[in-house]
Amino acid sequence: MNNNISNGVKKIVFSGVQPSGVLHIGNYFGALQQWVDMQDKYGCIFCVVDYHAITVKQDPRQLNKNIINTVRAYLASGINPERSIIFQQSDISAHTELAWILNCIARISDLNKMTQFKEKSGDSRENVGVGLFAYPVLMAADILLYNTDAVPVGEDQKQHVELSRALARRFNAQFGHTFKIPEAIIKKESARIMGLDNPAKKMSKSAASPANYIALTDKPEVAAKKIMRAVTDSGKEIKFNIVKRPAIANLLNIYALLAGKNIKTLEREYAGRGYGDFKKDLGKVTGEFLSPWQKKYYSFSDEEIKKILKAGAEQARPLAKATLIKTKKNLGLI
Ligand code: AQP
Repeated sequence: MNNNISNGVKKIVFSGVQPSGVLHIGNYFGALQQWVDMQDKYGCIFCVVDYHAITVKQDPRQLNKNIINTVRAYLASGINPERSIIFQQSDISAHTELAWILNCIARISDLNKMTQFKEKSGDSRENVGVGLFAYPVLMAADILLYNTDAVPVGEDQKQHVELSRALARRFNAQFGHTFKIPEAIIKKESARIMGLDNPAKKMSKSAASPANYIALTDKPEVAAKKIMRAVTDSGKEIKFNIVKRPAIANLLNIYALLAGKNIKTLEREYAGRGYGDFKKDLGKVTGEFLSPWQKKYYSFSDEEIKKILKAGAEQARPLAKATLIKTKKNLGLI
């Protein structure tokens, strides 16, 4: 074992990203950056949640590439396979087995409350797949299998972690102590990066238009163009007001995260200057972040990544199995 996960010395962190498209800066600041920082303090398990990705339509060939590229993005961001377990969800069948068990204690009313389902299903609620509806239960299984203490996520996933906690408590109350109750860890400033084309909705991999997001693999000049075209609010001032001026607030937030500056400092720097200057500089700062990141990203071969996934699954499987056996015993299945 390449860290202290199995001996219980360190607290356990579990998180994942869906290979549902190209990762964007929202995924980076909302999740990946936090993960990297947690590798010292915690025993970390990072999953590529491919079963989650198929809750909406995916092209099989592209999905396969996305799985590898998601790991590539983990590595480029600084996730170290010598210190953290990295694996593919569908490699470990305990995830879907535990999801089934949890489906039997989850209530339709629990899932009806999930905002992400409402947003993703839109007007066609009766016609989307059952998997999209049940997705948060699978996510609970992912988390609970590893005796997870902490789940670093963006704000959009908070409700799903809450559900994991509720299901763990419900199961423990009915069948005796089985699951640890996990906590969500959400970093305030990076919690919710909004879409460049619509600051009312979060930046999203599966957005209809690539103008919505800055992909981590966008060439710097492409990213700069997207920023120049990002929607802006009426008025000229570069001031942070999330309610009245959500578009510039979002760009200021992105700038602050990329440049490691605080928003007040940026407001002072851009006092009396217009959107044009601000966006041009933000494009530059974005390029300065993307270039070295992409250099690392393209340095990993597919073969190397497949090996990492195989080794990761070998380490994660016994941990998942132990929890599944305990769960089945407490249920009376064994
Ligand atoms: N816009 C965002 N701002 C901050 N954090 C974000 N995350 C996602 N979008 C933002 C965080 O990234 C992690 C991985 O997300 P996911 O792949 O599990 O799915 P998601 O939350 O549904 O993210 P996307 O990018 O919008 O994917 P699609 O479009 O496929 O649904 C999570 O920790 C998430 O909070």
